[in-house]
Amino acid sequence: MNYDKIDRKARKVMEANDRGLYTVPTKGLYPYQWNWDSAFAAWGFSTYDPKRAWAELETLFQGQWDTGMVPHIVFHKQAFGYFPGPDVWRIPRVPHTSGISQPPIAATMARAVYEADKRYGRIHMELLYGRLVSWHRWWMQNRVENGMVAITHPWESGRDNAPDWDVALTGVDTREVGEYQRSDTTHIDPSMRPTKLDYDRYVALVQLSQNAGWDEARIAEQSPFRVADVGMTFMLLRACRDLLHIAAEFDHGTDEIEGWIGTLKQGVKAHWNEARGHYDSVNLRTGAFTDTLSSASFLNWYAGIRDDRQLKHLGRVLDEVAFGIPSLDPGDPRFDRLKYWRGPVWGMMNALIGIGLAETGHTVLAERLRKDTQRLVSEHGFYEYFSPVDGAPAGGGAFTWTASIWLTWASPHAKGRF
Ligand code: 9WN
Repeated sequence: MNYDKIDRKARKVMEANDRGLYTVPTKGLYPYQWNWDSAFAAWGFSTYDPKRAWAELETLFQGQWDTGMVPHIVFHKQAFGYFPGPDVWRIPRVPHTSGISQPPIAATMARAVYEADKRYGRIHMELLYGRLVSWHRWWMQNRVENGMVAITHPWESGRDNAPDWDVALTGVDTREVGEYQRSDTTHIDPSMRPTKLDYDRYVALVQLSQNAGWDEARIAEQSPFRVADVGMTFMLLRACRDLLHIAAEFDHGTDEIEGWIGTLKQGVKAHWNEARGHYDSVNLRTGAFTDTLSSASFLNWYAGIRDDRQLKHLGRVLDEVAFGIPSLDPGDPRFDRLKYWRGPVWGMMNALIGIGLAETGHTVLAERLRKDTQRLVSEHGFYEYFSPVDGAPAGGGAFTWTASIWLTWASPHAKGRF
């Protein structure tokens, strides 16, 4: 295998998706700036262009609200072919944005970008730091319940149609949704995308928050959908640890961030589903676990939680597939090898989980994930996701985050850690 050539191709993908100061996840399907995609992109750029890496993060934070919330999409300029666009969200701000957030991995990626070139990055980190803190504070003040991070919309999780949300979504009233035209199913085989009912519920939840004036307290009071996402809790915990590291290096106070870490560590305990013996999301409206073993359940090592009770599940899941880690346990009856977040392998999830495993000494497992990802990408290209059963590529092609994790982690020439 000519890995030099694949490294060059990865950069080409980044360049093709580069819109100057931000990247799109992939041409056509996702024509705007997405929150956690951009954090991954910044990490990818840090391997060869620190200046461009910082620009990616800074452009993302142009969309930050006065509340501290960093939206899941920033609509820098009008594009077509994506639903729901700025005309649906109707947020009276410039740049236009969506009204919900996404996994807060930016602090982790900003630290990685900074550490790749401290001399260049110092001033950028100094200026971004306060923005990162206010975003984290927004999560802690508005979304943390019993130490766990709540999402108000499935899109916030970054795992749109994951089975974790199925039961909570049944409470969403779709009668006022009306007609709308989806675009995703014109780009991708509809059988691999969320269903019409899923989309009706996604739209209904946008309408509900709109009617609540995007006021977090009112949304919390009125929405039937409020789920503590195990992936979010792990990712915010990790990001707080990275923020703490930055705070210490830049001589900022650390008490507030240490408090957040303590709270989230308590939340991790509340995510432990004793009956099933793994980490799980929790439906906050009923207090019930969602009984879902997803790839997000394996982010505990990434969050610095050395809980080896999870290892037996990881071993079993990896034994059942040709390419790990599937987004859903293949033993789950809801498993579907090509349906978005209900089965496929995602390279960026592998990178986070793999780095967590390596950091906590599980090097054999970490290497398995890295090798699996290496094979998927080198045999098929920079796809959005792949079948864990036979490696079949699916979703959008030439995907930014798949190229980024290739350059930073999966390529044999990559550093393989933050
Ligand atoms: C909704 C861009 C985004 C990712 C998400 C992924 C998908 C959007 C969609 O694409 O979600 O945000 O329309 O399907 O689930 O993780 O950030 O790549």
